[in-house]
Amino acid sequence: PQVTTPSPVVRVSQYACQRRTTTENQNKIFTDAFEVLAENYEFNEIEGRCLAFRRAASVLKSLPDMVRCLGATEQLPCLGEHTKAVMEEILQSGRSFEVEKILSDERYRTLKLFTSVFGVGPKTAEKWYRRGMSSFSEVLAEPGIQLNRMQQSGFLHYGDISKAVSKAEAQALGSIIDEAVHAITPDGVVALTGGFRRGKAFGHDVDFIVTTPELGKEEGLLTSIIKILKKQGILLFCEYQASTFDMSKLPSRRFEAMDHFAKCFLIVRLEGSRVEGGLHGCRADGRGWRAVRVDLVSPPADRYAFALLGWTGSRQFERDLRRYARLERRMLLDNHALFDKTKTQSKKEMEKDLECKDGCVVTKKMGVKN
Ligand code: TTP
Ligand code: MN
Ligand code: MN
Ligand code: MN
Repeated sequence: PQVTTPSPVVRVSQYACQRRTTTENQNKIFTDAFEVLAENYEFNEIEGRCLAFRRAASVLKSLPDMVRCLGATEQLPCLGEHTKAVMEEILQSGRSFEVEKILSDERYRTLKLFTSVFGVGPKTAEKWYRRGMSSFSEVLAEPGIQLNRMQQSGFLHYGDISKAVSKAEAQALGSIIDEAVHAITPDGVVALTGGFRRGKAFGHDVDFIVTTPELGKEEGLLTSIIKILKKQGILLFCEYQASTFDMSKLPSRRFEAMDHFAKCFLIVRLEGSRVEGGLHGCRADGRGWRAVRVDLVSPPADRYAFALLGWTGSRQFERDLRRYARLERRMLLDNHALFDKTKTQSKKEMEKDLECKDGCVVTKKMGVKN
């Protein structure tokens, strides 16, 4: 009889922060399908199912090889009946009927198109769709529609900012931010974060943390950077949010997705001459620049580690890191701090946590919490 070597049993953790994951995704054929399903649930505000598909995708992304039969998924966490049915269909026919139905669905297509505009979230997209619009030209021609500043810039620079940003472009922006910060304060700190810190080759924007070693000196840093970029004539859009951070109010009871640090959402004009190897994906239209989305966040120096961790992503990694802290370490983690929960938690909350801990039970509540 033929002897086959048994494949080693590698236990895959239910927590993304306990899984080694490279940027090479061997299971794109499944995870792309899951993302469509997740997004559709998101548009329909079915948070639990949306999260379930994102979790399943995250598990598959951590695998060193492609899943070639359903049997190979038996030991994997976070894969439910629905996910497995979708995988089975893709394994058998190369496609999923459910996913294809969504991809050709008028409402999904329209919401997907509208939310691809900077400043347009699911709520606004839904509103426009319900008013009968299904294209940009219809939105822009509709007399009753008031676009806010962010949306106006979103449409104005749509072509550029929907194009991926390359690593070389991220580096060029890094030197622009670096120069600005050091002109303000020689000991300023700039860290590239987000997807590029995780080693991704492309991103939808470029994220930086900027701060000063001296506590309190970071106040006003962002507004000074903005002033410099404006003076250079390269600031195409800027929305600044002042800090609402208050250490004495931590830990907050509710988990918060957004942090309280000063931050700004920018669109920056990047000159081709600054980018080694040229501008990525820029049409040969003779234009020597492109617009790029940039996010800056400015935590006080003693919060730097938590901000860096929180802004590195991915979103799923962050969710699971917090869930891991809460359920396995009995600690509370967010972008501001890490707290020992055993000192602050009520008995009722503790019981709720224990219920969540087993397996990958996704309830609506957990979706909100995580
Ligand atoms: P993103 O820039 O949205 O995502 P990304 O960099 O991982 O991917 P992409 O290449 O598409 O840009 O967010 C980066 C991280 O910052 C993400 O983990 C979420 C986090 N973040 C906060 O913690 N608070 C905030 O207010 C915002 C805007 C982001
Ligand atoms: Mn959007
Ligand atoms: Mn990013
Ligand atoms: Mn960002």
